[in-house]
Amino acid sequence: MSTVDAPRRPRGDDDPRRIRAVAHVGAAAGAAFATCFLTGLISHFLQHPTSWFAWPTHPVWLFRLTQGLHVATGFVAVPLVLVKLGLVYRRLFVRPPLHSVRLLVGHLLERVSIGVLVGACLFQLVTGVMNVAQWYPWPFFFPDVHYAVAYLAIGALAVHIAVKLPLAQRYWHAPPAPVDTSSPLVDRRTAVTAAAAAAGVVAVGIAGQSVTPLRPFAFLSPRSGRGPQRLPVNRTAVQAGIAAAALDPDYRLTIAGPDGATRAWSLAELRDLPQTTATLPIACVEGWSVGAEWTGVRLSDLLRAAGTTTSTDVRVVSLEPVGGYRTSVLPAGFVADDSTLLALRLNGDVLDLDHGYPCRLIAPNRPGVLQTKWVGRIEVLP
Ligand SMILES: Nc1nc2c(c(=O)[nH]1)N[C@H]1C(S)=C(S)[C@@H](COP(=O)(O)O)O[C@H]1N2
Ligand SMILES: [Mo]
Repeated sequence: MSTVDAPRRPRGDDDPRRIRAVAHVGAAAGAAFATCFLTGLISHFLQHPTSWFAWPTHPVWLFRLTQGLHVATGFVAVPLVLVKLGLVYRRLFVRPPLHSVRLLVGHLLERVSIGVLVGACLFQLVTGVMNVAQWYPWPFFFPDVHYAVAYLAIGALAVHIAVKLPLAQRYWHAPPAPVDTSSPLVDRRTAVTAAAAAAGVVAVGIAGQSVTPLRPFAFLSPRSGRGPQRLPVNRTAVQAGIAAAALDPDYRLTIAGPDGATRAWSLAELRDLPQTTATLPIACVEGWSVGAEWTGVRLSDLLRAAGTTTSTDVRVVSLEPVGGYRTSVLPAGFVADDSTLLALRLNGDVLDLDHGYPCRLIAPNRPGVLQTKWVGRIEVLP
């Protein structure tokens, strides 16, 4: 009798095995998203500095680690989210309870919040993976939108966890309840195993772009170690349109003091200055990273030779005429660091044109996008 009024559900929907599987896969996806969000914030505030965010120059590999984790957890979240959606999608077809306005409204609100959650998470994962492939078939600037939607995704995730936590907790450690054996369920353990296996394969396939011993297995990474002087190239000299300027024998590196006074060095003069060697990684925001040995002039030595201060920020300007990455601001703490170089050599040879010949910035613990290549001018900021 009473069953007539109850909202109809697909069979097996309340199977505790299903709920436990959803809770486990969901927890793994949640952990991946949390790591991805926090490491993403680090990358954002390094590229958009604010006064309260202080980032050290050491250990030199810290950004390599956080950004490697950012991209790896994003990739790993893809199979986890897909398996989780596979476990729950039938809930979408549960009919709203029409006999109570309160339940109906609650049901619709839940649908809307799930829609935002799924939409935002899938958007982040899909566009993030496309960014790693440097494929931009959209009109917006990826980092801005990626940053904004991150808050939407993490906010919707927090609401979702708050709403579902009581249910997940109830089933998390519960002994398997008697199961409706008439239900046509695939073993839910299979789904959890599949999620774990797929996440493991993806983790190895992407982690190889930042963990050198795993490099041969980095089948998901488009740029993992190939390139001149054993370092991938993000943007070549030809793409940047600087080949002629970089090879010009009249090349000069100019330092402009805060008062506007300038001093310039030819390449031969730079080579005659004391040379320093530092082992520092390039860690691209797209996740790939490689350690390399750089030799060149210490930035702080050069600023002293120019008779200017080493205790303020400097702007590093490329010969590149246009392009989003032609300049970067180096905070004072990095200017003063002994391993911050204007590199002339890479892994024992003269810097390749594609790696920034005649001279490029290399500083410790910084996103690759801020390691300006083909440097022509350094402005000491007041
Ligand atoms: N002038 C200039 N410098 C640049 C770039 C650029 O496009 N123009 N790309 C940056 C990015 S995104 C990265 S990851 C590193 C890569 O350095 P590499 O190409 O020598 O490996 O250079 C950085 N320096
Ligand atoms: Mo990069």
